[in-house]
Amino acid sequence: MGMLQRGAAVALVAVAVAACGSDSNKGGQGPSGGGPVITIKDFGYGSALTVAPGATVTVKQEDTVQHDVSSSAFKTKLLSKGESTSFTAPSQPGTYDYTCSIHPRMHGQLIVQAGGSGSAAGDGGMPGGY
Ligand SMILES: [Cu+2]
Repeated sequence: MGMLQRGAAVALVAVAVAACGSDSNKGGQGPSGGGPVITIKDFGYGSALTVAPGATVTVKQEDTVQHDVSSSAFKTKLLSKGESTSFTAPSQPGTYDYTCSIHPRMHGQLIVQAGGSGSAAGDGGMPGGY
């Protein structure tokens, strides 16, 4: 009798976990490529990132509280710990400052530059380098 009840409880938990898990799966494109990545951690974005115009920039969120990437030129949704998303870098070369819309004291910098990492063109790049 006791074992039957325990089995039912385990099954219920499994269903609940599956229902939650499907929610975080809706990212689709996995950040498996070698493209530019911003990793959010400890209320920071890391050092400035140089990317090519129009590059797809992956954002990984590894902090315990929610953050996003927000600027006048690009913006992501709020990300919880372990989530990731991506945005398209501006096509206009320049230096773009961004912040977190929840924590304005967080500052990051995206430098859009022809030939930056994540370039789709691939002309004139240094072989094997950054
Ligand atoms: Cu934040």
